Amino acid sequence: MVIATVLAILSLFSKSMAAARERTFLMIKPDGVQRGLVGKIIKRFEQKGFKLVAMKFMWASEDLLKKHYADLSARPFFPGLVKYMNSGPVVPMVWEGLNVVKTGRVMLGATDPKDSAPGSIRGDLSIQVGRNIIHGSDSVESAQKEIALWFDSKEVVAWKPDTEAWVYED
Ligand code: IDP
Ligand code: MG
Repeated sequence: MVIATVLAILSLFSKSMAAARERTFLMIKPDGVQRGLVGKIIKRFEQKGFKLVAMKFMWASEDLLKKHYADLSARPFFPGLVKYMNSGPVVPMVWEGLNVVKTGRVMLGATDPKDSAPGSIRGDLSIQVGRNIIHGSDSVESAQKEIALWFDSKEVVAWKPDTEAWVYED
């Protein structure tokens, strides 16, 4: 009985710790960079309490962008999407935290800014779907694929912010 209780507590503990290590891939698109919104966007995720674990500034190749958006390759807007994403530098990032994939999508807002809620990043800072300033993974599985596509494992930094005990209750 005592052992079962201890095991149950331990498993709850490891589940919450595992969930807190969920990762998502976010990328500020060329319009976000050109419009000087990099700091403002990063600040929202920092202030929320999520943890930045990887980031770079780069001009992505067409080849990489085609791989990143491979699922959309049959869509009529695909060539324009690749051209847009290749039109200037981007800021790919990995963020970590409890439910960060789903919460990250909520913070981004709907794909088309005309439907994005006010208060969301796209809702507040963009107007058209073809210039919606930021990408965010839509599932834990796609996050894992996208992180592996954009970052070497060594570029993703494991660290524990001193504020963690003030962000999570357990
Ligand atoms: P998401 O970025 O919210 O996940 P997806 O459907 O995966 O949305 O589309 C990827 C990106 O393709 C969008 O963020 C947007 O930049 C672009 N896109 C999607 N639909 C359209 C469209 O109808 N016209 C132009 N660009 C589009
Ligand atoms: Mg998507």
